Amino acid sequence: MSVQALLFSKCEEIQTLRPGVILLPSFFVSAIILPEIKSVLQKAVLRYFITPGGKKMSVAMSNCGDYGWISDRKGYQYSQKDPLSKKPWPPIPPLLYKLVQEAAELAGFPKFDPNVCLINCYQPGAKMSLHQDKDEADALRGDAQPIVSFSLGLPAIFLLGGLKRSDKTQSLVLQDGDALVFGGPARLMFHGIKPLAAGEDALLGAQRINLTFRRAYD
Ligand code: MD3
Ligand code: FE
Repeated sequence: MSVQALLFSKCEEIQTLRPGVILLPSFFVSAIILPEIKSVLQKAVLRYFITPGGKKMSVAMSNCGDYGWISDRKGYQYSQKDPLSKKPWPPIPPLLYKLVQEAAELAGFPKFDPNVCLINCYQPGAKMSLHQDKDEADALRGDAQPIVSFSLGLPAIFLLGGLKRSDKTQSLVLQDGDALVFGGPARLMFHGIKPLAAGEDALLGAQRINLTFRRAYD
């Protein structure tokens, strides 16, 4: 039996939104994976990175895995150490790793082997401007691995553009429990998150957590 089924998920839908963009609504149950996320955040605390332009980001972040995404005045990069603790990031918890592999497999990417999980924590008002994820050396390969995103807590409006910043965007609500897979032609699409609306989630309160699993390097 799959871990997804063991973890009480009721997902039975696979929606292809565009070539390479696959939504698995209610793929996981947040209460089951939250303890693993909290345990990571005890070792690698949430913090607000500073952008190269000198602004504090509105999304609090941390990582687990062999690498973590970080930002400071010098730029964006992947680092094997947490700049706050000066220690390696905690490993991706085993249940989460199995679960994300199953999401990728259902979406048509059977060999997903992420070595980064970026943890994004949104409070009401927090947003992520339109951007591409191309800090991963892997993204530039012809056979790049997908990015898989898990959303927990409050719903958010996700904007999906095209390969050019000026391409028009389509909006999509990401709900608690949703998994979204971006691969192949979608891997370098522009995307962002609108300012989070106020609200209360029964489990997480006034916040949204998003996990993005990636392969940074070989
Ligand atoms: C489309 N995070 O961390 S997840 C990010 O909800 C990021 O926190 C958003 O964008 C969030 O970089 C969106 C969905 C997502 C993640 C990666 C993508 C969409 C993507 C990579 C390529 C195209
Ligand atoms: Fe992104």
